[in-house]
Amino acid sequence: MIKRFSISLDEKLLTKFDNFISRRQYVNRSEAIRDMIRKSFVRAEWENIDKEVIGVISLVYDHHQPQLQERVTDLQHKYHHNIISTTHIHMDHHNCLEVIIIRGKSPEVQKLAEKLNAIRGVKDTHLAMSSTGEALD
Ligand code: NI
Repeated sequence: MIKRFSISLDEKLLTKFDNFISRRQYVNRSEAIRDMIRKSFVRAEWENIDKEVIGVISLVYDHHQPQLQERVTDLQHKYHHNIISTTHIHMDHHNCLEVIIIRGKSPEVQKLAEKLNAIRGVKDTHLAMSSTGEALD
């Protein structure tokens, strides 16, 4: 069931908001606000260390670097209970992209991302913090 409510906002802030949402391709204010509310719920899930979250870790590395691929794989085996999927893409002659989808408590997920990032030779790491979706209904 959809409920309506009104929001009081300073005119300057509303103008900024409208400009912002049009740049972000939102069709209307309601959709933008719904999205912002959900995003703050996801952030709260990540702040709660007992909550299960989903993380998408991507990393770029040179597979010619000695032992690097082994280290990346060894580390993932330590988290085999948490890792849902790993995709490896051979980007060119040297570079590999690995995308790891992991489920677990936020500190565990962050720990794996940090450990991967700290491996020498890993060129780029990102952690996209997502949600199992249960808290977003
Ligand atoms: Ni590769």
